[in-house]
Amino acid sequence: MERLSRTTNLEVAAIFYEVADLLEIKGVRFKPQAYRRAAQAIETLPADIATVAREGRLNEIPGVGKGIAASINEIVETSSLAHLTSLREELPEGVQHLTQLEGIGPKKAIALSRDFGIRTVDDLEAAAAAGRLRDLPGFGEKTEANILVSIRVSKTARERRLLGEILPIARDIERRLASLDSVRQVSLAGSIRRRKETIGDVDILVASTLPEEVMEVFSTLPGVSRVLARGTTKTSVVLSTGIQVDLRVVEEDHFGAALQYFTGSKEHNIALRKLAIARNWRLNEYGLLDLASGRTIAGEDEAGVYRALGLAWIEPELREDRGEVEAARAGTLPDLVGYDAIRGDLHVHTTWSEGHHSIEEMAEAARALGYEYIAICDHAESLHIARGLSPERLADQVREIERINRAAEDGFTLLSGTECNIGMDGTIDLSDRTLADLDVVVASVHSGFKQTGEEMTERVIAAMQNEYVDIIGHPTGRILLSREPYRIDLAAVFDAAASLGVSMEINAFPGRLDLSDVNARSARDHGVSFSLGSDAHSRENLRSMEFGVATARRGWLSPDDIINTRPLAELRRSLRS
Ligand code: DGT
Ligand code: CA
Ligand code: CA
Ligand code: ZN
Repeated sequence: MERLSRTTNLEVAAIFYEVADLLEIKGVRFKPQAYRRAAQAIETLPADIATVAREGRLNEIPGVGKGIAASINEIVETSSLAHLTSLREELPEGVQHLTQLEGIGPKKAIALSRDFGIRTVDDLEAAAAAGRLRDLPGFGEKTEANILVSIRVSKTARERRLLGEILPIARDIERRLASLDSVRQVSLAGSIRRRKETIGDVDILVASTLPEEVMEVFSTLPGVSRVLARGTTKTSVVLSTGIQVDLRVVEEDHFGAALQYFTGSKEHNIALRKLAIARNWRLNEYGLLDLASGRTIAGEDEAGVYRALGLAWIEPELREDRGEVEAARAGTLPDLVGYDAIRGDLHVHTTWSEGHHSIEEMAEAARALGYEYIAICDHAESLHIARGLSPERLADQVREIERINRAAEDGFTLLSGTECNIGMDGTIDLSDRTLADLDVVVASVHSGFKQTGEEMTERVIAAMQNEYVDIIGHPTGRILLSREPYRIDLAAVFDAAASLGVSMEINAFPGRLDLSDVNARSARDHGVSFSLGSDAHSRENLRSMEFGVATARRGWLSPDDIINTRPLAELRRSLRS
């Protein structure tokens, strides 16, 4: 399975956070802060830590001295840290699990483990739920309630996975099942079919004449580490990556109803069931049944279920009960952007900054994907750690791009661009003169995430007032399952973007998907246009565009809303200056 290079940054940061916690538990001073500072820097680093380590440039990361650099090298090479292993052995059992919860400091964790035998998050949850924590010294009713909340939050973070990580795995299983002779139909279902940004578990549906054979193949697939439950209609397994996969096998004549039911969402299904009930019908995974006559109205194909209920077929990405059922009834569903509608990628990095492949290599890979153009948007100078380009290097790059374009014979076009930084006060780290020479200017926030909402809002609006800025990159700064969005008044930003003609990016990097589906939809309602960019740091990353399109579809976007569905000449007209 392909691995996403950026997870390494999070892994390294996680190890340092734990070292910091354990050192603090031991009463060591100063060092914990040093590890935390380093962890923070690595977590928010736009460059891949393994690459930085390989290039011997760790000392350029703020907060990384010799000792921590050595630890990073050790982690990158061995995926572990001996120092952490020995710290874990030294301390009372379970303390490190407890301190991972928001609101449980080291002192509380030690007391819980040593004095009360609470060693796991599950122990703690049980104690809190039973109201037994509030009487412990240092705790109270309020702490107890807070602990329950943070347990819920941390469980969500641990148990959900990125769509971009899971979809290739799910497709592989789907292909293997499809190759069986007895399998008539197979489809992904659940949140993965809806292309939700994170996935709880994978759901797969099969129509087969030989359920036993399908279950046997499924439960012995390579990568299956545990079979949780095995039957002829449902089997659940856990893969060695920790993700659960549920397979349901049904008969062909109610595959459509089952697909509709198991695709969900639960809220969407409830809305549909209400429509059925109003007609004295019953809708479940077997079909749509007329209760008066006992006749089955639909069930073999999914569209038939929707049709019988007086609805147009609804794309899975829309099935969240966010108005899609009403729109399907009124015939006002959006003309959703297709997965093949993107003509070029407007956010691509190369070896000129922190990417892994050259301009030519990225162009070659983009051609293979059928693109007509890509914008090379390496970081600008003030992002030292990503080896940002000085104005002089950027000018060299522009000339290099012109040279490659002149040599190209197939009409594929490289656009020159930048991903420049929005400074604390909204200034851009490149001069107008430099910006004027570029085709595409993406401006992003990469620092100062702790500003107030007002400051951040003003900052981003100020950046958009620079007439050369075309696109705001990853507009909320969130990292899925890891970092919350920064505080910002998105409605104000969207209004300004719409009136200034600046596009909002949907950054398709699997850990970002920023804007999110819901924010994208709100931006569209404010009249904003969008740019989809993979933020690729390697040729392989270009394929992440699919997740950006999924997010756009979940945000109800049409091709017209997205500037890079347009042919090159038209795209140029949609860019500013
Ligand atoms: P996930 O796995 O958390 O990412 O989200 P889903 O939507 O895949 O949820 P999951 O795996 O629990 O169930 C798959 C689908 O099956 C769900 O979207 C709708 C359907 N379903 C499951 N349980 C129920 C239920 O209790 N009521 C209804 N109406 N539908 C259900
Ligand atoms: Ca699921
Ligand atoms: Ca499931
Ligand atoms: Zn960026």
